[in-house]
Amino acid sequence: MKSDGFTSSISQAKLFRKNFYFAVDQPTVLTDTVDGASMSGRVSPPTAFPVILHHTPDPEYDAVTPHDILAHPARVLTQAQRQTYFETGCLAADGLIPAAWLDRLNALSAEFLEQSRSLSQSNEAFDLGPSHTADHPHVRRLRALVDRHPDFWRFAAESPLADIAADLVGPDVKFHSSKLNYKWPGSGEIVKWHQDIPAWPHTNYSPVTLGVYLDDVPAAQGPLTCVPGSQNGPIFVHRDDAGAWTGSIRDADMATVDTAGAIDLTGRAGAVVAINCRTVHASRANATDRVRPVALFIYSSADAFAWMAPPTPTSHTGDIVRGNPATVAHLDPTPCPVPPDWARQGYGSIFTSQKAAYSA
Ligand SMILES: O=C(O)CCC(=O)C(=O)O
Repeated sequence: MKSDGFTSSISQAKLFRKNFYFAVDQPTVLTDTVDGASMSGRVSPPTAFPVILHHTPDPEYDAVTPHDILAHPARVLTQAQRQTYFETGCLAADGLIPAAWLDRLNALSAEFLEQSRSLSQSNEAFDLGPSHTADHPHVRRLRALVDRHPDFWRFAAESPLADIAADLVGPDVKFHSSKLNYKWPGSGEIVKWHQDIPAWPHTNYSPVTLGVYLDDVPAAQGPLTCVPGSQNGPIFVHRDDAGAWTGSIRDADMATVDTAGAIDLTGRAGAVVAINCRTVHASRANATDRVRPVALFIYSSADAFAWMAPPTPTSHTGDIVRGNPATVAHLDPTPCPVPPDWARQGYGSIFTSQKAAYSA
């Protein structure tokens, strides 16, 4: 039966609620009618053009669930660490980055901080804080890190970091974006409570941010801080009452979140922290006399597709770093608020969105 537009949209809504999989590049032969009540498993989208409907679940496409991810052998993390990530939405693990990689990342970081001395304003590579001078560099963020130097990309694609991503999103891993955030002593800068996914929504919630601490990050140095379990809670609007993007969760919404149980993701140099894209997190001011550099890399399962332009695209966004590309998109039915159209309006950084928040 050929479906008309009305039937299609109703059926698509039913299918979306049931968290079915939409085949995106299937042959164009019609074999059945659309009947949301009787179908299970992976299906092609009911559209105005002919499609094949699959009626049997196909385990090949189930890898995005925690249960199936955990069934794949662990590569770098322990099984207990993976379970902690899925239970709490976050993880801090010491000693995972080989010393040679850590030294290289630190050397590159030092080179870029040196380069920043010649700048008086932010550009596509550097997000500069208000007190930046040649004598006292105040780089808040090195943007699109994998495009700053080939070794940053080699690290994202070839180091154990991508295996850690596979431990958390499944064997087929897609790279999304990267940055190097600094937090300077005396700057008082904080990052307010937020979730990552509202800025770059995907068809499912597999995306994970992996942070690599380039130096020791004790509690006093403004580590990433997460609300455990919040990855299973609401996805909040990150806008003010007038609808403007703020990059942070409103106070009224935060009043519903149990921040008393928040966990500091502290770690030694070379530690990796993992934060699910729905986990509510923040970071306090750096109260030490040493800068806190954390390199952040975002990955997802290959079957997660961004449905809006990414705020911080890189030349490698969408590259598969482990396993194979997806032929079927996994659609999670949980709705996600729509961010601004970054392709049209551009994006600065979380610091500019949050208006460079300072602690009192
Ligand atoms: O650098 C930090 O402290 C927090 C960074 C963060 O949460 C983000 O960039 O989304």
